[in-house]
Amino acid sequence: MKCAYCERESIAGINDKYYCKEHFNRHFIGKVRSVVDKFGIKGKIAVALSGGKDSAACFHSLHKLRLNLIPFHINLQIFPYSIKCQEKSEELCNLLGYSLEIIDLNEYGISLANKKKTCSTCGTVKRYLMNKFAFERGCDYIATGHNLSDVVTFAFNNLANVNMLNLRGNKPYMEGKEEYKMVAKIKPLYYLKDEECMLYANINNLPYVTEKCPYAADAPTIQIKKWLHEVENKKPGIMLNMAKSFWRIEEMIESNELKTCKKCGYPSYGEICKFCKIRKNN
Ligand code: Q46
Ligand code: ZN
Ligand code: ZN
Repeated sequence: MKCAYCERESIAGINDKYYCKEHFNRHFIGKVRSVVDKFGIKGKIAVALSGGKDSAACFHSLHKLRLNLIPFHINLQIFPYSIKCQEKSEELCNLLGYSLEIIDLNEYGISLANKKKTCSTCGTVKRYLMNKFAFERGCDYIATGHNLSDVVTFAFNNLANVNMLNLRGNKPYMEGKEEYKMVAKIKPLYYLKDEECMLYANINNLPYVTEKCPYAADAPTIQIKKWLHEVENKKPGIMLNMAKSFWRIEEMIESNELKTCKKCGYPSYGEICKFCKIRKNN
Protein backbone atom coordinates (compact mmCIF):
# COMPACT_ATOMS: atom_id res chain seq x y z
CA MET A 1 0.00 0.00 0.00
CA LYS A 2 1.15 3.53 -0.77
CA CYS A 3 1.22 6.30 1.83
CA ALA A 4 -1.92 8.46 1.70
CA TYR A 5 0.26 11.61 1.51
CA CYS A 6 3.16 10.70 -0.79
CA GLU A 7 4.47 8.11 -3.23
CA ARG A 8 6.38 6.07 -0.66
CA GLU A 9 5.42 2.62 0.55
CA SER A 10 3.42 2.71 3.76
CA ILE A 11 4.70 1.20 7.01
CA ALA A 12 1.34 1.11 8.77
CA GLY A 13 -2.39 1.53 8.39
CA ILE A 14 -4.25 3.33 11.17
CA ASN A 15 -8.04 3.62 10.99
CA ASP A 16 -7.93 2.58 7.31
CA LYS A 17 -5.36 5.25 6.43
CA TYR A 18 -1.82 4.32 5.34
CA TYR A 19 1.37 6.16 6.29
CA CYS A 20 5.05 6.12 5.37
CA LYS A 21 7.52 6.66 8.20
CA GLU A 22 7.73 10.42 7.75
CA HIS A 23 3.99 10.93 7.50
CA PHE A 24 3.30 8.62 10.41
CA ASN A 25 5.64 10.75 12.55
CA ARG A 26 3.81 13.86 11.38
CA HIS A 27 0.46 12.27 12.18
CA PHE A 28 1.68 11.31 15.66
CA ILE A 29 3.21 14.69 16.52
CA GLY A 30 0.09 16.37 15.10
CA LYS A 31 -2.10 14.47 17.58
CA VAL A 32 0.19 15.44 20.46
CA ARG A 33 0.23 19.04 19.27
CA SER A 34 -3.56 19.10 19.20
CA VAL A 35 -3.64 18.41 22.97
CA VAL A 36 -0.89 20.97 23.65
CA ASP A 37 -2.64 23.65 21.57
CA LYS A 38 -6.18 22.94 22.74
CA PHE A 39 -5.23 23.48 26.38
CA GLY A 40 -2.62 26.20 25.76
CA ILE A 41 0.18 24.19 27.36
CA LYS A 42 3.28 26.28 28.01
CA GLY A 43 5.68 26.51 30.92
CA LYS A 44 7.59 23.85 32.82
CA ILE A 45 6.44 20.25 32.31
CA ALA A 46 7.49 17.37 34.57
CA VAL A 47 7.48 14.30 32.31
CA ALA A 48 6.98 10.94 34.01
CA LEU A 49 9.15 8.24 32.44
CA SER A 50 8.26 4.69 33.39
CA GLY A 51 10.76 3.02 31.07
CA GLY A 52 7.90 1.85 28.82
CA LYS A 53 7.09 2.66 25.19
CA ASP A 54 4.30 5.14 25.94
CA SER A 55 6.18 7.48 28.24
CA ALA A 56 9.16 7.28 25.85
CA ALA A 57 6.91 8.29 22.93
CA CYS A 58 5.31 11.02 25.04
CA PHE A 59 8.66 12.50 26.09
CA HIS A 60 10.15 12.29 22.59
CA SER A 61 7.15 13.97 20.95
CA LEU A 62 7.04 16.79 23.54
CA HIS A 63 10.77 17.24 23.00
CA LYS A 64 10.13 17.55 19.26
CA LEU A 65 7.62 20.30 20.06
CA ARG A 66 10.44 22.11 21.93
CA LEU A 67 8.63 22.38 25.25
CA ASN A 68 10.36 22.96 28.57
CA LEU A 69 10.69 19.45 30.04
CA ILE A 70 11.92 17.93 33.30
CA PRO A 71 11.98 14.14 32.98
CA PHE A 72 11.74 12.01 36.13
CA HIS A 73 11.40 8.33 36.96
CA ILE A 74 9.85 6.59 39.96
CA ASN A 75 11.77 3.45 40.88
CA LEU A 76 9.06 1.09 42.14
CA GLN A 77 11.55 -1.41 43.62
CA ILE A 78 10.04 -4.35 41.75
CA PHE A 79 13.04 -6.54 40.92
CA PRO A 80 14.58 -7.15 38.43
CA TYR A 81 11.95 -5.22 36.42
CA SER A 82 12.61 -1.82 38.03
CA ILE A 83 16.36 -1.95 37.27
CA LYS A 84 15.61 -2.23 33.55
CA CYS A 85 12.96 0.50 33.72
CA GLN A 86 15.40 2.95 35.26
CA GLU A 87 18.14 1.99 32.77
CA LYS A 88 15.88 2.57 29.76
CA SER A 89 14.66 5.90 31.15
CA GLU A 90 18.28 6.99 31.64
CA GLU A 91 19.22 5.82 28.14
CA LEU A 92 16.39 7.86 26.62
CA CYS A 93 17.38 10.98 28.57
CA ASN A 94 21.00 10.62 27.46
CA LEU A 95 19.84 10.27 23.88
CA LEU A 96 17.79 13.47 24.03
CA GLY A 97 20.25 15.43 26.19
CA TYR A 98 18.45 15.62 29.54
CA SER A 99 19.42 14.54 33.01
CA LEU A 100 16.93 12.22 34.69
CA GLU A 101 15.65 12.76 38.21
CA ILE A 102 14.96 9.59 40.18
CA ILE A 103 12.40 9.11 42.94
CA ASP A 104 12.97 5.99 45.00
CA LEU A 105 10.07 4.26 46.74
CA ASN A 106 12.47 3.06 49.45
CA GLU A 107 12.85 6.60 50.69
CA TYR A 108 9.22 6.52 51.76
CA GLY A 109 9.44 3.12 53.42
CA ILE A 110 6.84 1.73 51.04
CA SER A 111 7.04 -1.68 49.43
CA LEU A 112 4.61 -2.97 46.81
CA ALA A 113 5.36 -6.60 47.68
CA ASN A 114 2.68 -8.54 49.57
CA LYS A 115 -0.04 -6.04 48.87
CA LYS A 116 -3.50 -7.42 48.19
CA LYS A 117 -4.21 -5.00 45.38
CA THR A 118 -0.71 -4.23 44.17
CA CYS A 119 -1.68 -2.28 41.07
CA SER A 120 -4.15 -0.09 42.86
CA THR A 121 -1.59 0.70 45.60
CA CYS A 122 1.03 1.30 42.92
CA GLY A 123 -1.30 3.69 41.09
CA THR A 124 -1.99 5.72 44.24
CA VAL A 125 1.71 5.89 45.11
CA LYS A 126 2.72 6.94 41.59
CA ARG A 127 0.04 9.64 41.34
CA TYR A 128 1.04 11.05 44.73
CA LEU A 129 4.79 11.08 44.07
CA MET A 130 4.39 12.55 40.59
CA ASN A 131 2.37 15.43 41.97
CA LYS A 132 4.76 16.01 44.89
CA PHE A 133 7.76 16.02 42.57
CA ALA A 134 6.16 18.45 40.11
CA PHE A 135 4.93 20.72 42.89
CA GLU A 136 8.31 20.90 44.63
CA ARG A 137 10.07 21.66 41.33
CA GLY A 138 7.65 24.45 40.55
CA CYS A 139 6.37 22.73 37.41
CA ASP A 140 3.20 23.93 35.72
CA TYR A 141 2.18 20.46 34.48
CA ILE A 142 2.79 16.76 34.85
CA ALA A 143 2.76 14.86 31.56
CA THR A 144 2.11 11.12 31.61
CA GLY A 145 2.20 8.56 28.82
CA HIS A 146 -1.42 7.39 29.16
CA ASN A 147 -2.72 6.73 25.67
CA LEU A 148 -6.21 6.30 24.24
CA SER A 149 -6.22 2.54 24.92
CA ASP A 150 -5.22 3.15 28.56
CA VAL A 151 -7.79 5.86 29.14
CA VAL A 152 -10.69 3.73 27.87
CA THR A 153 -9.43 0.59 29.64
CA PHE A 154 -9.12 2.52 32.90
CA ALA A 155 -12.68 3.78 32.57
CA PHE A 156 -14.13 0.31 31.89
CA ASN A 157 -12.13 -1.18 34.75
CA ASN A 158 -13.66 1.36 37.10
CA LEU A 159 -17.12 0.59 35.77
CA ALA A 160 -16.39 -3.07 36.40
CA ASN A 161 -15.50 -2.22 40.00
CA VAL A 162 -18.44 0.15 40.62
CA ASN A 163 -15.90 2.89 41.14
CA MET A 164 -17.30 5.81 39.21
CA LEU A 165 -15.52 8.48 41.25
CA ASN A 166 -12.21 7.13 39.98
CA LEU A 167 -13.15 8.51 36.57
CA ARG A 168 -12.02 11.89 37.90
CA GLY A 169 -9.08 13.15 35.88
CA ASN A 170 -9.55 10.62 33.07
CA LYS A 171 -9.28 13.28 30.35
CA PRO A 172 -6.47 14.93 28.37
CA TYR A 173 -6.12 17.91 30.70
CA MET A 174 -6.91 18.39 34.34
CA GLU A 175 -6.32 21.78 35.81
CA GLY A 176 -4.16 22.29 38.88
CA LYS A 177 -5.26 23.78 42.17
CA GLU A 178 -2.50 25.77 43.80
CA GLU A 179 -4.28 25.96 47.17
CA TYR A 180 -4.32 22.14 47.36
CA LYS A 181 -0.75 21.75 46.05
CA MET A 182 -2.22 20.02 43.02
CA VAL A 183 -0.32 20.40 39.76
CA ALA A 184 -2.18 20.34 36.42
CA LYS A 185 -1.98 17.07 34.49
CA ILE A 186 -1.78 16.44 30.77
CA LYS A 187 -2.07 13.26 28.75
CA PRO A 188 -0.41 14.20 25.44
CA LEU A 189 -1.11 10.73 23.95
CA TYR A 190 -4.85 10.93 24.64
CA TYR A 191 -5.75 10.61 20.93
CA LEU A 192 -3.26 7.82 20.14
CA LYS A 193 -3.80 4.08 20.47
CA ASP A 194 -1.39 1.49 21.89
CA GLU A 195 -0.26 0.34 18.44
CA GLU A 196 0.48 3.91 17.33
CA CYS A 197 2.66 4.55 20.41
CA MET A 198 4.51 1.28 19.88
CA LEU A 199 5.12 2.11 16.22
CA TYR A 200 6.33 5.62 17.06
CA ALA A 201 8.76 4.30 19.68
CA ASN A 202 10.04 1.64 17.27
CA ILE A 203 10.52 3.73 14.15
CA ASN A 204 12.32 6.41 16.15
CA ASN A 205 14.51 3.81 17.89
CA LEU A 206 13.53 4.92 21.37
CA PRO A 207 14.87 2.74 24.17
CA TYR A 208 12.12 1.09 26.23
CA VAL A 209 11.57 -2.06 28.28
CA THR A 210 9.90 -4.91 26.46
CA GLU A 211 9.31 -6.96 29.62
CA LYS A 212 6.04 -6.53 31.46
CA CYS A 213 5.81 -5.72 35.14
CA PRO A 214 5.41 -9.07 36.99
CA TYR A 215 2.16 -7.81 38.51
CA ALA A 216 0.69 -6.95 35.11
CA ALA A 217 -0.23 -10.58 34.38
CA ASP A 218 -2.87 -10.59 37.13
CA ALA A 219 -4.28 -7.19 36.24
CA PRO A 220 -7.89 -7.44 34.96
CA THR A 221 -7.14 -4.49 32.72
CA ILE A 222 -5.20 -6.77 30.35
CA GLN A 223 -8.40 -8.62 29.40
CA ILE A 224 -10.39 -5.41 29.14
CA LYS A 225 -7.79 -3.85 26.84
CA LYS A 226 -7.71 -6.96 24.65
CA TRP A 227 -11.47 -6.89 24.32
CA LEU A 228 -11.46 -3.15 23.50
CA HIS A 229 -8.86 -3.64 20.77
CA GLU A 230 -10.95 -6.42 19.24
CA VAL A 231 -13.92 -4.07 19.08
CA GLU A 232 -11.72 -1.23 17.76
CA ASN A 233 -10.32 -3.46 15.01
CA LYS A 234 -13.84 -4.22 13.82
CA LYS A 235 -15.00 -0.65 14.17
CA PRO A 236 -12.06 1.78 13.94
CA GLY A 237 -12.68 4.99 15.84
CA ILE A 238 -15.07 3.50 18.41
CA MET A 239 -12.47 3.74 21.18
CA LEU A 240 -12.08 7.47 20.62
CA ASN A 241 -15.83 7.94 20.90
CA MET A 242 -15.84 5.95 24.12
CA ALA A 243 -13.04 8.12 25.51
CA LYS A 244 -14.96 11.28 24.63
CA SER A 245 -18.08 9.92 26.34
CA PHE A 246 -16.13 9.09 29.50
CA TRP A 247 -14.63 12.58 29.35
CA ARG A 248 -18.17 14.05 29.39
CA ILE A 249 -19.18 11.79 32.26
CA GLU A 250 -16.03 12.86 34.10
CA GLU A 251 -17.00 16.49 33.76
CA MET A 252 -20.45 15.73 35.14
CA ILE A 253 -19.18 13.94 38.21
CA GLU A 254 -16.13 16.06 38.92
CA SER A 255 -16.76 17.02 42.47
CA ASN A 256 -15.43 19.94 44.38
CA GLU A 257 -14.95 18.10 47.66
CA LEU A 258 -11.18 18.25 47.31
CA LYS A 259 -9.42 18.84 50.63
CA THR A 260 -5.84 18.90 51.84
CA CYS A 261 -4.56 15.84 53.70
CA LYS A 262 -4.20 16.49 57.43
CA LYS A 263 -0.92 14.59 57.53
CA CYS A 264 1.03 15.73 54.50
CA GLY A 265 -0.83 18.74 53.15
CA TYR A 266 -1.20 17.40 49.60
CA PRO A 267 -4.60 17.03 47.86
CA SER A 268 -7.01 14.40 49.15
CA TYR A 269 -10.66 13.50 48.80
CA GLY A 270 -10.76 12.44 52.47
CA GLU A 271 -9.29 13.78 55.73
CA ILE A 272 -6.14 11.67 55.24
CA CYS A 273 -4.90 10.96 51.72
CA LYS A 274 -4.59 7.43 50.33
CA PHE A 275 -0.78 7.73 50.16
CA CYS A 276 -0.47 8.52 53.87
CA LYS A 277 -2.77 5.55 54.65
CA ILE A 278 -0.51 3.27 52.59
CA ARG A 279 2.57 4.60 54.39
CA LYS A 280 0.97 4.01 57.76
CA ASN A 281 0.13 0.41 56.89
CA ASN A 282 3.60 -0.46 55.61
S1 Q46 B 1 3.75 -0.97 37.40
FE1 Q46 B 1 2.42 -0.83 39.12
FE2 Q46 B 1 1.70 -1.26 36.60
FE3 Q46 B 1 3.27 -3.06 37.86
S2 Q46 B 1 2.40 -2.90 39.90
FE4 Q46 B 1 0.67 -2.82 38.52
S3 Q46 B 1 0.37 -0.63 38.26
S4 Q46 B 1 1.48 -3.53 36.59
S5 Q46 B 1 1.33 0.25 35.03
ZN1 ZN C 1 4.24 9.60 3.04
ZN1 ZN D 1 -1.25 12.67 52.98
